[in-house]
Amino acid sequence: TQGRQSITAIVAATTSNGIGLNGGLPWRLPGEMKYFARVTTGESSSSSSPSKVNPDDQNVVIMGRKTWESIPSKFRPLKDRKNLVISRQGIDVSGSVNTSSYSSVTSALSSIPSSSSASSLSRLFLIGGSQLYTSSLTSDPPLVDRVLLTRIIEPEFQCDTFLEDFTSHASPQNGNKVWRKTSHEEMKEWVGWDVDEKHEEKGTKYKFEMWVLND
Ligand code: FOL
Repeated sequence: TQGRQSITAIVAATTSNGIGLNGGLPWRLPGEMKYFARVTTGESSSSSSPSKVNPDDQNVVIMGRKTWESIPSKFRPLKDRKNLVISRQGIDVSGSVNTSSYSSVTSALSSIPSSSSASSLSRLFLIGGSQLYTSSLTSDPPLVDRVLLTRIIEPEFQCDTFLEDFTSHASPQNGNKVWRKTSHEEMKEWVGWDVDEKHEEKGTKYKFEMWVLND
């Protein structure tokens, strides 16, 4: 069943592909975080009320155990989204509503009904961290076929955790497929609202990109 569900990875990375520091994010960019929350929740209008109140229609966020632990407790589980946490040991999420734990991404995927009409409205997002980005981008076949990449252009933040350089390697497991950066128009269409490409927050410059794995 896992072949039918496409997963979109969402990540913010520096030009050196740095994504993390000391178990957390290297930066505090509230506007960028708002974009993350809006895209993964799947709100399509500009209204502040969540558009997907029916739990069956909610988007899914898949994350590794360390990423789960890195989310501030007041924002955890990420609201209005089904939270799936991957941990080989299994972790105790019994105190968290709308949250389940699985031992692998593929076992998490098999828990998601892929044929019901309700779930076809919902999107799956891989939200990190580096171990899951790497395994999902390099698996055969790749589990991720779309990446929403926020490129942090400047300054260069100190990082100790990095994103797999998926854009440059034409790995054999991808077969004939290659990663292509879409136009901003194509990105806006997929996201569903009018997002600006370039941003500056507190002196930090970044841009929103979308990459797709194509034949
Ligand atoms: N992708 C992008 N583009 N930016 C990120 O910061 C990011 N972060 C993660 C994964 N992909 C990303 C993982 N880290 C929260 C905190 C850390 C985190 C992911 C999410 C978090 O607290 N999210 C709240 C936002 C609350 C707010 O508005 O500040 C949420 O509801 O999504």
